[in-house]
Amino acid sequence: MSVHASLAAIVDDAALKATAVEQLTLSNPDLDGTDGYTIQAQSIRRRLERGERPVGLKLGLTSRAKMQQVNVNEVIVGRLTDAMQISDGGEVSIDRFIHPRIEPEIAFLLRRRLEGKVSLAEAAAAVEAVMPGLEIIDSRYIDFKFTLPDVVADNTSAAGFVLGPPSPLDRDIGNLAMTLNFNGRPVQIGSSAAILGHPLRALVEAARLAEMIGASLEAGSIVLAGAATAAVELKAGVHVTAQVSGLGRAAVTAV
Ligand code: OOG
Ligand code: MG
Repeated sequence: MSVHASLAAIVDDAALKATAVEQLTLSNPDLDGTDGYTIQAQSIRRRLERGERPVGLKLGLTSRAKMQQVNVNEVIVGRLTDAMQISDGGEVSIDRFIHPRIEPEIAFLLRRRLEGKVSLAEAAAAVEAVMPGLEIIDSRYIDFKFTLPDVVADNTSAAGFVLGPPSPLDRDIGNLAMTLNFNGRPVQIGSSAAILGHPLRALVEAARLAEMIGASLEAGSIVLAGAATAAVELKAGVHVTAQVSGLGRAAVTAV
């Protein structure tokens, strides 16, 4: 097995067993971001070999609140599979996770392929629908601590996501109020403007990063734009909603 393949096995096993592992960069200090994406691709290949299906991409660290929370200052991209999706209003068992956090997102469903350098207008024209979303992130590293190559290798902490009701992109989504609510009470308040100034910029970034990592964003793909606020620890018994003004809400209950 190559070094990348054996490191991919470490993060993949950690996710499967819901057991935290040491940061890969502790024993492999020379890993860089490119290595991180190679390890990520190989860990996703293991999931696909187990029967999971790719459904899209997620951006990470597209807001200052998120960059500051994890102390990594670069936009990153991860891969989504069908096994990560939780139905809107459904339940999720936190036993699947190590130390889950949840965050409010905006998601896009694409009507056409996006790749490489695209303009904001081209990104907008590729959108079939926009949705309020929730993402559950669960770093596979001890204490949720990592460097850029670590978090990229760990598929940008992707663990689960919920998509709320779809709306056509017939409105400006550049400054929508977003709240994360636990049992009906707001625990984070933000705006879609926090996502790279405008969530459609996340789509432009997704197209660029998809090309960089050799992933494709086909028609029918989902893109999570990245959280607008810091993530909050998720515990059993909490009913969570992400409310996005004008778009409605996505909901999940942790059990
Ligand atoms: C990295 C994933 C970041 C987002 O929306 O910014 C992310 C992490 O915080 O563990 O999903
Ligand atoms: Mg996220």
